[in-house]
Amino acid sequence: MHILRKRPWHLPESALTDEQTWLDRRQIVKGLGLGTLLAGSGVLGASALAGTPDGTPPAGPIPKAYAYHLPPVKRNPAYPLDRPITEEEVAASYNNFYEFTTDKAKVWTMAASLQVKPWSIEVSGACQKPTTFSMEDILKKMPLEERTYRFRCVEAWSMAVPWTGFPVKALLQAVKPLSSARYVRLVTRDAPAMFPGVTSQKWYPWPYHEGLTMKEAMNDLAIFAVGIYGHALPNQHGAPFRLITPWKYGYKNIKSIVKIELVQDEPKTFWHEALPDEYDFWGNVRPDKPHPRWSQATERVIPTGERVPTLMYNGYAEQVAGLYPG
Ligand SMILES: Nc1nc2c(c(=O)[nH]1)N[C@H]1C(S)=C(S)[C@@H](COP(=O)(O)O)O[C@H]1N2
Ligand SMILES: [Mo]
Repeated sequence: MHILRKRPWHLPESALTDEQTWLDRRQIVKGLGLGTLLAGSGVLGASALAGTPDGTPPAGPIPKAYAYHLPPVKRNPAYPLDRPITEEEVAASYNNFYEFTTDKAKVWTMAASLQVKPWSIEVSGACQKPTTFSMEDILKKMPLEERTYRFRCVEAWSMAVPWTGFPVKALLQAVKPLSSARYVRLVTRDAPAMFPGVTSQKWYPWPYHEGLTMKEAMNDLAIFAVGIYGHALPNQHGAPFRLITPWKYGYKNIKSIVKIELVQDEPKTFWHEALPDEYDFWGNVRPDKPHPRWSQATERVIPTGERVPTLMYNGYAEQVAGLYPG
């Protein structure tokens, strides 16, 4: 019965509002490689015609084997939620991670191909002490805590998640930034052999890359997450190390980071490069600023489908207001 009942967000409309569909349409409009796409992987059919999966947890359990062990950490009470935490199995089976697939319900089933141990993160660029940290260094040296944050995807769905991590500024201060460092550039692992979606979607500007201003990176809210629900990140959530900026849309929250560079000029960012008319460098959650193809005034809570108003800066206006005067 549950299976047959159409959830409110399980509508053709939602299938037509994701980033992939639009990109596919652009390929059609521009006539870029359409024949190859159609004849090849069937990617158009899969992403443009299938409905968006609805966030119902799979019948069987999600595998729970994590490459890293986290020490027990305390929840920081300074970040209370105004809504229930999303069930772990729901969050773990409804993911955006295009290096695997655009099918949110399938990412977790494919994500085992990413090898996350050993793993290191190079922090370099405009700083006095460029350093490559192993994951073990990070877990030992960084001030880990748990924070519950709202999470808002640009596709107008949302969750609420307990992350284990530490302030971005703790890592940046460790390399002693120079005053010329005005932006932070972050890059996902570049390993097509581990990421089937990279090979099948060659039109994207891989590897996934993102950026923040130095001021944004130094804001208290910005964290690097190494865990979720009290354990290390599973691959589908961006193991072993990803960015969380809860006042920004999900696409800024880059996964499986291997490189962090302090730079002088605004870095290029993956979605802005792919679709500049639709995604800007900032990616701030703004209910007053519609996406060119849909409203951002409300969001669908996963998995209930309840529509709730989207809050300015995802409810974090007080903490980030100073970043955006006027
Ligand atoms: N490397 C990489 N990072 C990524 C993405 C991606 O496709 N590749 N998707 C982004 C988007 S659009 C969202 S909504 C979030 C989803 O995070 P989650 O699956 O942990 O909920 O990851 C972001 N980070
Ligand atoms: Mo997203």
